[in-house]
Amino acid sequence: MELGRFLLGLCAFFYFYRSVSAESTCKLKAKFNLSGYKNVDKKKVVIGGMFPVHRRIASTDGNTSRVPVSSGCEGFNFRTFRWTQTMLFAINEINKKDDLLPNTDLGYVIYDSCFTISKAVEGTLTYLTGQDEAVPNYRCGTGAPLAALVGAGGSDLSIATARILGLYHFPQVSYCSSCSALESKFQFPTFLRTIPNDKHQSTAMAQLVLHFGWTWVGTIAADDDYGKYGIKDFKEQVEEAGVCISFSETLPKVSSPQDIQRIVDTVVESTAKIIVVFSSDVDLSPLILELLRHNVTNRTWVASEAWVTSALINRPGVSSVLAGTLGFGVKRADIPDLRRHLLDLDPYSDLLTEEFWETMFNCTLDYGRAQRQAKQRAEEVNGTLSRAVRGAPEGLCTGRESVAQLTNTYADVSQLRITYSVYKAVYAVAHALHNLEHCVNGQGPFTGKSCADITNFEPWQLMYYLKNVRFRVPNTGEEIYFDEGDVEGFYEILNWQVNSQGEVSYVGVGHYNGSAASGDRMTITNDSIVWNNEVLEPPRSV
Ligand code: TCR
Repeated sequence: MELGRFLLGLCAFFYFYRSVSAESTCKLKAKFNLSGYKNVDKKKVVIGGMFPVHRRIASTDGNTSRVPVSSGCEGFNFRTFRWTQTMLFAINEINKKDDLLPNTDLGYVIYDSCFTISKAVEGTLTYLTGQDEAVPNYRCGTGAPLAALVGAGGSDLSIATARILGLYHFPQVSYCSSCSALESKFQFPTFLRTIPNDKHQSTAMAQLVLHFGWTWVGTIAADDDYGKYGIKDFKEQVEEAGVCISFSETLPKVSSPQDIQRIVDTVVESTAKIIVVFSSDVDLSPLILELLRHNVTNRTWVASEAWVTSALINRPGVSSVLAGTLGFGVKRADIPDLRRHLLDLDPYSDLLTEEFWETMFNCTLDYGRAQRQAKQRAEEVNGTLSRAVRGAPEGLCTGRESVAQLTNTYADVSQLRITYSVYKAVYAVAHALHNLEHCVNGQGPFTGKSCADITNFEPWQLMYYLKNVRFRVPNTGEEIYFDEGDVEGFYEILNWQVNSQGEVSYVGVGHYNGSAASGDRMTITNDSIVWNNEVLEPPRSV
């Protein structure tokens, strides 16, 4: 109980379901956002979302003589907060549509996995129970049914949550867990994803290395399932083709200056000029900073999808180390109106958004909150609007700061890749629910040709519809369906080129489609690649 309450009060968790809350019998001590739009006659379903909004959990003091409390989280990530907002955006968009789930409103519960397995497990148990005690019992009274869980972030987190959810036949749709281990239907029977399986990416990387005739490469992998499986599959394929691995390093999960220094020394001492890195941006970032400090240039980096367009890696000045990088990006899309939604954020919506605001503007919201309350009181008393909020004193924010004015990865909609994958995951769940709702009795897929009831369905019944879903994504027209839980293995090949302002931009130089016939999988235009030091010739591997 204590654990859950602490969690609710702190950053790790924010719950805000519109309108369902009142009639739900689940014990939910949470912030409800009842403002707005809902049609009370509509049926309600809750979708869960899990995002690594913080980068790590705060370390505990290890004192075992006190009641333990759930750890807090630290290191706010603006990019993943954008993913969270995209889920809310998609749900709003679906709720406004007349042709998708016209009789049902989607609500949401969102958890912060803090990039940590234990938090992801905690969030999953809380979601299933609908209570702040982590006891799995997903049928909580007569409340709105829970649909799938969209998440959880990194593959190691999803592997943990998928094992629990699988036990309850509860569907999970991941937007970013790409590890090949998750393809096992035996181990993860209810896991689906809108990001390609990394087996395609590892093959694509191997093909790229062979395409340029490189025979001597170094590898660096994150110390998680993503890094380990990704690099293992890559190595197996290149080694079979006669390529030698000069070094294989593992990035520490918990930042360790000694480990980083050791990797820098390895990179510097090795004669290998081609380095393949399978890691998320968060884990790779300390190494890149150190390489920059040591001015390690003249290497060609091959990037996995998780860092290829990351603003955390692509910081000012980094081009001396990383210009010429070749990497793989998942499908990019423009999502009309998403930017408006991102900018229209109400700082007081929930605890996570407050923290976002305070971190973004480096101020505290107490002043704005006090002003807002004063204004509300004044309105209640005399029914008129009080004076507009004035500028806040130093260090305090008004809550009316302009998100648009700061250049920050949060509102940057130029590289919507995982963001687009989140959008697709939410739509997949909505389409499955729509099909479930529009089942015709007597022609249904279940025993005796029966249908499921949208107000009270079983998780395995939704799983049936998710597995068989087929739809086109709004605006992009991309067709989505799951083949054994996976989508098509399509990547864009991106090259880091320095533009006239000295910034790195990502230029498409080809693509790879692992689901196409072998022979037509990779297209790459050698002439459009600019290598490091602005050379046009591909580098040699030694
Ligand atoms: N799959 C990785 C995690 C990950 C990621 C990202 C993290 C991917 N793309 C972008 C941060 C930003 C791809 C995994 O663990 O499966």
